[in-house]
Amino acid sequence: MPPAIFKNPEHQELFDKQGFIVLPFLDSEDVDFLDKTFDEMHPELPTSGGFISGSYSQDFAYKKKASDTIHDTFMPHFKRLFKDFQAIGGAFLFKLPSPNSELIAHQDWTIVDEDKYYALNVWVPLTDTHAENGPLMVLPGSHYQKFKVLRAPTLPFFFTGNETVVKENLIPLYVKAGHTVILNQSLVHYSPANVSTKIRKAITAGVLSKDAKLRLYFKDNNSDKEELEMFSQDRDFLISFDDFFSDIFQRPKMGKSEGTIPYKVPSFSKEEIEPMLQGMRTEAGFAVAPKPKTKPPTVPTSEAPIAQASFFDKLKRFVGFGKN
Ligand SMILES: O=C(O)CCC(=O)C(=O)O
Repeated sequence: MPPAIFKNPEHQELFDKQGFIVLPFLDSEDVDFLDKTFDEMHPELPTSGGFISGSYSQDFAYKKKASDTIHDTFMPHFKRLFKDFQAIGGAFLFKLPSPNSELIAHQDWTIVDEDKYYALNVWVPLTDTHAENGPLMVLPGSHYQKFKVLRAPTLPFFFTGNETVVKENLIPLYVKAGHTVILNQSLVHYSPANVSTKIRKAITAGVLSKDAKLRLYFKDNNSDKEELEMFSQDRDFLISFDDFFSDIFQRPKMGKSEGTIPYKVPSFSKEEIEPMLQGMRTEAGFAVAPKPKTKPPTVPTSEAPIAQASFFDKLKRFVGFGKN
């Protein structure tokens, strides 16, 4: 286990057990300030709806300003909660009310050596979240310390092809504006479409163990070799892609190649993965999910006929944002 990153040992213990923790975070002045900043920085919203992360933008100045503002506003709160940490900035995330605003189940990329260090996703909604406006949902116990897998834009997930079983095992987190869901970046998470009448704004910010160096893995899918190339990266790399949906599939132009490691993503049949996911939940302190009585709605869905496409290929289909 990496050295503790939470100051409070109870927070650390719960986080290590579940892979996430929900805590009060911002005060109401911070929420109002960030909400106003969001409106000023997004004078026009895309008409196509969907889920949008500021990091998809091609405008580096926009991304840097958002990241720095988030960093500065969050820092006093980080200092209250964390020790021996570094903050790497953040981005606005928003879901416009639209049936295509689902965010497919995923794990965030591996960006540190997770055997030695933590990488946290500090997710903070700027509005209360509820069943209709695209709340965050998580698969308790699916984080790296319980199930070790590497993640990269060019790799499938260990559950690819089994998204329905994953969805059946998620729990929704209805969080108040300014509270945070702190996720281990390796935790499986998802958010359904915003079917309310109002935009759902949120923020994601990265917090890492102090000594962690950033990295990004690359799988060359034109090669049969079961290996990954590792690239060390600068702290701003997540907001530095010129053309996000093209660049993330290429051999990284940013960073320095540190060579290759042998690696193959494990894959499982539905029969194998179901008890695995249930085991993750119960070990994390959650009851086995009841079987759904009816089939879950199929629209919009990330599965067939594109089940084998990568997460970002699928996401691209839903995104109407790029130039800010
Ligand atoms: O804002 C959301 O709905 C999802 C956020 C998310 O998946 C992430 O920050 O990785």
